[in-house]
Amino acid sequence: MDLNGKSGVILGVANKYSIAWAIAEAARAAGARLAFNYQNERLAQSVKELVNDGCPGSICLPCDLGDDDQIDAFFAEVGHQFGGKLDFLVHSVAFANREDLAGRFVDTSRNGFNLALEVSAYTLVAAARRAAPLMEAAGGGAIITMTYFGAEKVIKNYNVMGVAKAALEASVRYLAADLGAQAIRVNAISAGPVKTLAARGISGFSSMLTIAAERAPLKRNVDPREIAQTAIFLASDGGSGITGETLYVDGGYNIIGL
Ligand code: 0WE
Repeated sequence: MDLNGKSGVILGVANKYSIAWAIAEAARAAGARLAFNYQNERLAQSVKELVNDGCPGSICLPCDLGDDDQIDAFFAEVGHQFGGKLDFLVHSVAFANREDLAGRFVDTSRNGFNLALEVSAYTLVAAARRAAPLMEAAGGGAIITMTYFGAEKVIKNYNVMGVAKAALEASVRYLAADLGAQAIRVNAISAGPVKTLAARGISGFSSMLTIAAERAPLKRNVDPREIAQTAIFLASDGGSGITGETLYVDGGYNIIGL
């Protein structure tokens, strides 16, 4: 589990509770050189402070993943800073309108559906396409994204995000098939529920954590550091035979039927 001499991009740090941030800290501890994005000037200050504090020496650049020109500019600059090479990419990005994460899925608007799928699934494709030439130059690479069990089974209120995560997981397989010939591996981590900014304010989230811990074989919730260690494994040479997969880091929750 060593990333010495490797360089990576981490997309989706919002604050210190972000899963992306836990992965960044573990990647840095494993010896990686890192580049981060922030979505806009409103978030620039807080992300830069976090990075300068916890991951000094890293690159921090603007990139709204909803804007192709910004994604182009981001990866051009990352390529420039990392000598034309990139070893891994972590994608930890999702968004749905709050009104689409409550009530009935059948009421999802066209705009809400499109937004959730664009931000939560298409951005992986957009980032992978720009990362691929840099990874090919490095002799291969690893792309890791974050998903959730709501992609495959119905979770109350997850609604359009479940459909977006299903699209994300399928995208992982199609990207893995496309990019495998360049020794680029693409995998998803399906994490159990974690208290992040995205999860806070979701009504009933605390009781979801309790129920998940009760039903999981390990009888507890997962720690973001456990998710991060799995991401490091996938990014490291230890994961060299794994691509197109969804790996569960959920204390075993997903294996239980009743
Ligand atoms: O994927 C997620 C979070 C996704 C998410 C959360 C929000 C809340 C704030 C995407 N967009 C938004 N938009 C907002 O305005 N998780 C796996 C955490 C999560 O979110 C849920 C969950 C779980 C678990 C939403 C409903 C039900 C369960």
